[in-house]
Amino acid sequence: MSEDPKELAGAAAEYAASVLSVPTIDIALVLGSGWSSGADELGETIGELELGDVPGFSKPVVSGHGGRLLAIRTQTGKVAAVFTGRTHYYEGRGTDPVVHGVRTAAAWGADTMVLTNGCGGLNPAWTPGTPVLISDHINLTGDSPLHGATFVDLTEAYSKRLRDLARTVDPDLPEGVYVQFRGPHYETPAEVRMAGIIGGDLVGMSTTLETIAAREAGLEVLGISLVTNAAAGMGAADLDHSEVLEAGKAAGPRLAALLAGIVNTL
Ligand code: 8IG
Repeated sequence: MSEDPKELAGAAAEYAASVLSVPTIDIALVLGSGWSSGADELGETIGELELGDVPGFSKPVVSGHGGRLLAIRTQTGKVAAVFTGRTHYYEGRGTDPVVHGVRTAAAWGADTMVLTNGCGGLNPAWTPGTPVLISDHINLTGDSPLHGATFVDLTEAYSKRLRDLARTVDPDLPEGVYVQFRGPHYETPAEVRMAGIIGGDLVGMSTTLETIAAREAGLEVLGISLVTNAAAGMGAADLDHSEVLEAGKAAGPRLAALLAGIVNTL
């Protein structure tokens, strides 16, 4: 992306606002692995488009298999933008495409960003299908989405207020520290042990760069991980992507109710 990323996000927001006839949004959600049911109960879909048609988002390799952007009016009359799917850092195109959705949401008027993902869990009590609130992160990509000397405070990157609010909807939600590895390979058991020693509870391949960009843009962030598998070496079996899909399917109704409860309490 040669163009200035904030200008490009402005163009993306303008495009989405005009095509969807939704001049401004209140909240944006990114649905990660296992979260495909996440938009089911949010409210009434008032518009929808293919992300590949929006400035700065890439076209899917197989047509019809790209991410979509939904505009939803919630029961309380707020407007939510839902990004189904994300660009990952491991795709190797740098950080700007990874955080373009976050910057677009900010340019479109959002003040709240809900970032979801599927991940591996270190705590054996978190069986596949357990949603976990992200309390903090460790970014092991060695990269940042910020350009130049931009010193963004990350003391409370994941809003305590929003975590408390999520627990009014689903009181059993645990919380943990999310560690982003570059991927796309999963961790070795030794890397998972390291993640635990340095303070991590969850291992994944997304979210931290998006959170940093969201905080730069002044968005309040709620991060929720779906533990889809025991992290390597923590469970009995080898890691298999089909686990991810199964865990998401089984947890679908809980995730849908959770996100709907949250957006309608904001
Ligand atoms: I879903 O165990 C999912 N994504 N890094 N490790 C990492 N990413 C993941 C994992 C995992 N499970």
